[in-house]
Amino acid sequence: MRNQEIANIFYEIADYLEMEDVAFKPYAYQKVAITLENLEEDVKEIYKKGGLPALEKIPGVGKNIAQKIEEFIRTGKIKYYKDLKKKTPVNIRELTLVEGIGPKKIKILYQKLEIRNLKDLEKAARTHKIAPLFSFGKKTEKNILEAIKFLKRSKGRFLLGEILPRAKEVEKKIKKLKKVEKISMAGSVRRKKETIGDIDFLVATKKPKKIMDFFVSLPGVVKIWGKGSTKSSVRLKEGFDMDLRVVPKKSYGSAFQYFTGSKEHNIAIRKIAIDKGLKLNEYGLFKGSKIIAGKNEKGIYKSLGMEWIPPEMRENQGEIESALKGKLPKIINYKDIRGDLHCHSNWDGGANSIKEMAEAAQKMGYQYLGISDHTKFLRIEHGLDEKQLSQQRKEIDRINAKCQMINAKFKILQGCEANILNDGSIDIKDEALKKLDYAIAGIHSSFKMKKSEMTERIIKAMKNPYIKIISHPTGRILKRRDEYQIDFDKILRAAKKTKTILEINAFPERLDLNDKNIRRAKEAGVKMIIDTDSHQKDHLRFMEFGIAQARRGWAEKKDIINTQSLEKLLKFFR
Ligand code: DGT
Ligand code: CA
Ligand code: CA
Repeated sequence: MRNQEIANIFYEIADYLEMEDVAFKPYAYQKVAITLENLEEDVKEIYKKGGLPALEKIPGVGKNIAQKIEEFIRTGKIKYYKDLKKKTPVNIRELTLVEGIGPKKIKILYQKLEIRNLKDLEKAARTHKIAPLFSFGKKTEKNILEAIKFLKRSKGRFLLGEILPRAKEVEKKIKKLKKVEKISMAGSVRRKKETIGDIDFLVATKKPKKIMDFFVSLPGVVKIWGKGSTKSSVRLKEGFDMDLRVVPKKSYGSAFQYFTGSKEHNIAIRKIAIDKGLKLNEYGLFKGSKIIAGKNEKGIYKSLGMEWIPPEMRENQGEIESALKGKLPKIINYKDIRGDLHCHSNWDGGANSIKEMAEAAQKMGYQYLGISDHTKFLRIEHGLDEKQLSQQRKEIDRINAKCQMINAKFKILQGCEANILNDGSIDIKDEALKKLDYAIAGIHSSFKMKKSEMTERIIKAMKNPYIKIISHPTGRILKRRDEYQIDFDKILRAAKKTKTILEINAFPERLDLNDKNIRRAKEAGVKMIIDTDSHQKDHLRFMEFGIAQARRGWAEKKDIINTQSLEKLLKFFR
């Protein structure tokens, strides 16, 4: 977990440098931060094995940054960072969470109003001290208050993308213990909700004490909320909690069902049991005092006269009624995806080359990978213009020719993620779009338009015959920014008519479309695609979160176009 700590410091350094208007450097720190937090091996281990030179082999790490990593490993501190922080002593992480507030604004707020943290900021906004500041204004002040409100609402919940890798790590460790007969994740992590309150584990064992001792002394535990023979609860240094419950093997299934939730699903299930004259709790399903199911979860659902319900669907949103009728949809499986069409390469500032991305995609077992770099309106993201796109085409053709000598079935496609400008036009000429295998368009600016205007803006983009996919259609960023105002029904009608595909963006902060919108799209007969929006090859693994979201939205294989073979996909685009 040292990697994440250093990454966090580098993110802050990047913000501080941006605050001081330093060119290029902030970007370099940010990129290294992203690399570090996705690195499998602990940097301390890398350093131990190979010293400074080994650190310098990490992508993006030059001598200067390598020395800072070394300093942190040795002393637990980075002086350069401390000095920056001394100069402007603000809680930069907290403040940059406020949508619309960047490092430069933070500096002004500190210098003029001595705002150091979120609390100061909220107070200043409430007492209208911000509006009069140059380059702020009344609208910004109002937006700040709204953004703070939004932050508060999501406080205390963590992204599935941050939690799941950690949960899997702990699960693996516990699984290795001798006396553990069974272990599973339960609760919202098993249901793969987009945000998680705490992680729940369930264990079957005859030696609870041993397991609990191990659990509360796991590395990273900073607080023990409770420790008993059936339940223990701890806080990790990342700020989230984990619960572990021990149950006897004969009740494992019923406990699994109970602690998976959701609570709303459980209440409805229990009512069905009662209506049948049965009693259901975490110990089993009972007829009088006789246990009739409990050992495994499937048995519980079966004894209640229904199909087993995938955990991602257990939100009491009609799944119980469907399961009772035996009419649950066959939702998409984690293995159904054949390729990823929203990925960025180093052509637009992503971390990896097209070739590296393609190799990673083949390792995922994919049949195709679409490179969809940003286009020219996004200058900060090094967006490509028409000419660069045509150069990139040549490069992709060249790599494809090479690749196919090794794996004849794999193909790199060329797309782009173009920008939908305020009037709904696309920032790349049709002649250039036409030469791509497909084009994605998304909104990356002017998020606060009026509902009718925003809806028309997107619909106009969908009417462009070369735009096949709309990326992250509602623009929400979890824990940060609400959806923009759109008439989603109208968007769906237009998508259906123009045969435009809506994206389920798998990036952990996005997960956009959300579950409700996925269900609406499916019911409207609109096709979707699950894409990772990878900015480096390690992001390709986010696919899992996108599939989870699709499952939570009841999407079936046929609803998702990148479950299709390359030939079918290309035919569809044509
Ligand atoms: P979270 O942690 O907020 O993301 O959501 P969950 O669903 O993991 O909730 P948690 O950790 O409080 O509890 C785990 C599961 O235990 C929950 O999904 C259902 C079950 N459960 C907890 N409390 C109750 C309750 O009062 N009634 C019922 N029926 N089930 C409960
Ligand atoms: Ca939980
Ligand atoms: Ca819990």
